[in-house]
Amino acid sequence: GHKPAVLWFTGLSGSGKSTMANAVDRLLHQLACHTYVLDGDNVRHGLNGDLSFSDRDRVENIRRIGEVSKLFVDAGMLVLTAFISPFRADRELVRSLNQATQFIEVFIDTPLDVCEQRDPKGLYKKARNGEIKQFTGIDSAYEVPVSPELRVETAGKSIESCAQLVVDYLLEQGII
Ligand code: GGZ
Repeated sequence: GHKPAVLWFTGLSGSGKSTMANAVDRLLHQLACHTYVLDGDNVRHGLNGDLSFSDRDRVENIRRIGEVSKLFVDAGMLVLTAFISPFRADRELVRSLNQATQFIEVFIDTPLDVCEQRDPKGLYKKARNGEIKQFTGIDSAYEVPVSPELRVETAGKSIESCAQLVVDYLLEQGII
């Protein structure tokens, strides 16, 4: 068994949030945990399909994801979210929405230059060319977490070893 909890991954585009959330999810499945991953693929296209990347819409994006996380927690699940969530105030808001449960902020600390070299979707290139406006890290802010429960540096490390760090933390905390 496990306790319900929110694992809130935050970091730049290309930092490895979704990859990490999915790798942790696989490990948790092996440990018989009931989990669900919320990320851009299943939220930005559906529930939040009406939202852009303006500051205002990012605030609303994160608020809704915080509320959805709460519903999953009510259902007893361990929920993993993978969104840039660039603003500190919004991360604090979702933490307070979920204050009755374990809320673990996981900062995927990958430097901008590494994310930009990875550029898996060519979005940084487009942002540098001016084809995409308000791109996080280029011309839209990312406020670095001050005291996240976990900070994971991915540069030069395997996904599996980084995912295991998160699972180890959950074990230490008695969540799983
Ligand atoms: C940042 C953008 C933008 C802009 C499109 N800025 O690497 P990806 O592609 O797959 O992940 C990014 C994703 C960010 O969506 P989030 O919902 O996580 O953002 S936030 O928490 O700030 O609301 C990127 C893509 O969408 N993308 N335009 N302008 N990322």
